[in-house]
Amino acid sequence: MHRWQPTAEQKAHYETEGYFILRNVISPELAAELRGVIRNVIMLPEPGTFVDIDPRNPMEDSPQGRIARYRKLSNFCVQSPLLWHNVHAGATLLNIARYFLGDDIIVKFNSCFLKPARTGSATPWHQDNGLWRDGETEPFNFWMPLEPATRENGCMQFIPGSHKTEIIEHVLYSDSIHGELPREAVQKMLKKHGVHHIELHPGDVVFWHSSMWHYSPPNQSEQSRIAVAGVWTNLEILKTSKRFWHNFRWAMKNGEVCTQFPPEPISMENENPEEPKPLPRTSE
Ligand SMILES: O=C(O)CCC(=O)C(=O)O
Repeated sequence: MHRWQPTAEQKAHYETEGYFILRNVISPELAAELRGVIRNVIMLPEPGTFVDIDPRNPMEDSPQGRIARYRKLSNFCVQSPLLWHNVHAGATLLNIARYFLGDDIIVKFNSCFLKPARTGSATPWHQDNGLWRDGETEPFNFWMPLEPATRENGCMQFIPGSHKTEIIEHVLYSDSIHGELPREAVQKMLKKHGVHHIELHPGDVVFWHSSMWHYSPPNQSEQSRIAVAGVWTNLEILKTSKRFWHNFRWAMKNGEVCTQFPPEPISMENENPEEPKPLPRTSE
């Protein structure tokens, strides 16, 4: 396969702003098929153990009512061959990851982010490595919408250049859905650097640095917003990790795409793991 190289512009954008966008990485037809896989699961009365359910209750016990409650399917992609082989271990995407990570690539995280029409909640401002708390800055993150992601339905927002900060300790407010960057610090950064709205079509992909400050607002529109996301890493980075890793899977070995399904787990363990302390709680 011809090896992917960023253009000078993409490279400069990644270095200065912390992210870059590639359009039409997969076709709209494939994006529609993948969306169908996810929709099929969230319509099940009991969609399994990997769902992250919006705590708002009670909601109608109907397929639509259930769909309105899901915000994330964690670790779903290692259970769905169509997603796995086309996205996390898809040759096109791995060819891009390979430029940054070399010929041996591991999937560190995989999930589907759902923002149902009208009920989809915000994802608070965070750095991915602020949530991982493993000290890693070099894994490579991506996010691909399977439905249009617009300002109206809660596309991602990035603070350009924020990837150059340290990993900031994340905190929990009384209304936090998960750990987040201190809100005061976010306001300062927004004032200084502004914000980029990452509007994308199905099949476009945004790639970003793990220290990037990012957020997505609630979906108050009539349009659902489903996306698939993941993080790739390699053994050199993993060896520096402060934490145990679990459920990491091989995606590429020696430049060859791994075609095994379910995907092969990594058997190596790190030697000095630390259990991170609970995140500090703070008042507004
Ligand atoms: O899909 C979203 O709105 C949030 C995704 C996100 O924050 C992430 O992939 O790190």
